[in-house]
Amino acid sequence: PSELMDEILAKYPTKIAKKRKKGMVVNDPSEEQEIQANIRTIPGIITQRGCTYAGCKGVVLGPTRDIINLVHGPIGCSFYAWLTRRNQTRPAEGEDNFMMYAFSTDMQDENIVFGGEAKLKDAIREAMELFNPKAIGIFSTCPVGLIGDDVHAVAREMKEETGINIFGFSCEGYRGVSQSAGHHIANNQVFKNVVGLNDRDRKGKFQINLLGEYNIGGDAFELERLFEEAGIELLSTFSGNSTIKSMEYSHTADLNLVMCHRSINYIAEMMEEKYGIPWFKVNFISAEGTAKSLRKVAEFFDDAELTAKVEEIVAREMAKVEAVKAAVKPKTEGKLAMMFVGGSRAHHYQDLFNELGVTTVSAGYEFAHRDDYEGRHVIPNIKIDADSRNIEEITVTKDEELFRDDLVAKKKAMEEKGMEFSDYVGMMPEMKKNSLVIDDVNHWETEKLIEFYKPDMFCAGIKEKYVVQKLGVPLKQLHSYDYGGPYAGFEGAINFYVEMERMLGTDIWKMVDAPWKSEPEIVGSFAF
Ligand code: CFM
Ligand code: HCA
Repeated sequence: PSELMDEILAKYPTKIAKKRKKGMVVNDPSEEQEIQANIRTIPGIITQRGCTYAGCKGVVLGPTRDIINLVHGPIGCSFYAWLTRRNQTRPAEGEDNFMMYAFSTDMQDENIVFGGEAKLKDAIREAMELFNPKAIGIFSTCPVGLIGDDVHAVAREMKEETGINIFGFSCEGYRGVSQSAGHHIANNQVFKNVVGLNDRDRKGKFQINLLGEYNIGGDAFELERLFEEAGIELLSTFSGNSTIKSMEYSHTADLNLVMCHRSINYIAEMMEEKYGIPWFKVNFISAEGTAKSLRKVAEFFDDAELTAKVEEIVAREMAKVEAVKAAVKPKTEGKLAMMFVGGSRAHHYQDLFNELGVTTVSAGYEFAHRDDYEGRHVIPNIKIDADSRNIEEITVTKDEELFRDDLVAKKKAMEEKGMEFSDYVGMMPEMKKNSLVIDDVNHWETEKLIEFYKPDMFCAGIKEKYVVQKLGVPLKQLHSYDYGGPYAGFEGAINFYVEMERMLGTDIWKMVDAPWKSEPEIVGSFAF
């Protein structure tokens, strides 16, 4: 892999090669290795990344059904966020569900020149009249910041006028270097404006929140099924299959489970500061991961009945999983995969591939930070640059009335028994020696990777899909799941095994030749 790295870098101008090199690591889990992450993409490079608005509106708030997510901006920003992420929801009878709508102020030239605040207020009044929602979130797109519309002032004024919860997000697309900035902005505003607004009397013995699970392809439904059977009460998910109402009383939970660390670790940390709720990292992608995560929850609550129930579920579900795995594995074993996705799945899905005997030879995130690669212990050493300083870091203090000293004591007791809290080990320590880790991979690098490794499976998103398939390699979308899923939990693992058997079992992509190979539309050469 180091030769491949050199070959990739040789094509870049010297300064760019130097920069890109820092984002590539030939992995050695026995050593502390540093990778460069969360920095600006070099202009001109075809990145996989999206924008801050996408991370805020599309990712974190998008899956919440009973809030009107009003985009202040040109219509294109809404159109391209119109449920393409496949985040599903299941409203109760008569409950609001606005997710199939795309709400936008549809800014025009005139609003850019003379300001768009009046149009935004009118849009809020119109939304009130038509839908009478409980809450409205206002999401700023690039022009909003450029012309200086004050969405927060409008939100305050309209909150007063309408009497409902209205709050704004300064999540302009350019606000950070990727979606990641949008996650942070969303976390801050949800924490400030939603969490803790309402209390709710305790119903169950074991109350948890699930953070960083977005119900793509129905993943959350599968997890809800497991929690419900075990007798664990899921107060709120941030934010798959969620309601604003459930987030308002989420601070009454005893434990926070963090699935996608990148997008939501901020809320977990802030809830611990303010309310004393401990958190730990879980992974419900892969059958083993699901069993391990459920067992850890049971261990935390330390209740004989719960433990017995979890063991019963694990035994029953694993029997089904093992049967399918045994049938599929002979056909998948020994195959090679690579995955370049987001800020958590490039790690999580390696566990699922491991279960099939598929080796991940190269992987990377689009927009993760160093802690997602190297583990949270590096956080104090991460250089804060101007781009990250741009994002508000809110100070949270202890809520004297609601703070749970009992949970702090519980965490301490469990830590003494060896239970890990507030940690994420990261992707690199769990990858094989000599695998190639690349941050913010681009299309040139993707082509070279494929040429070198000849992988049997490439996992990425829609922008990569067709390029990769034209190179003769099947591509599985690990964002939208290509119309499939769920892939979380036990049922999800089974679905994924079957899908991989199907995709790895065909040579179809090797048989189709890109048409321009025999009949090029244009032929030419270029010089630097
Ligand atoms: Fe977390 Fe996500 Fe992901 Fe993410 Fe995303 Fe996503 Fe993703 Mo697409 S929150 S980091 S910003 S797991 S939308 S559900 S699939 S890039 S790996
Ligand atoms: C986003 C959303 C996305 C895009 C997926 C893709 C998703 O980043 O704005 O590139 O195929 O999961 O829908 O990550």
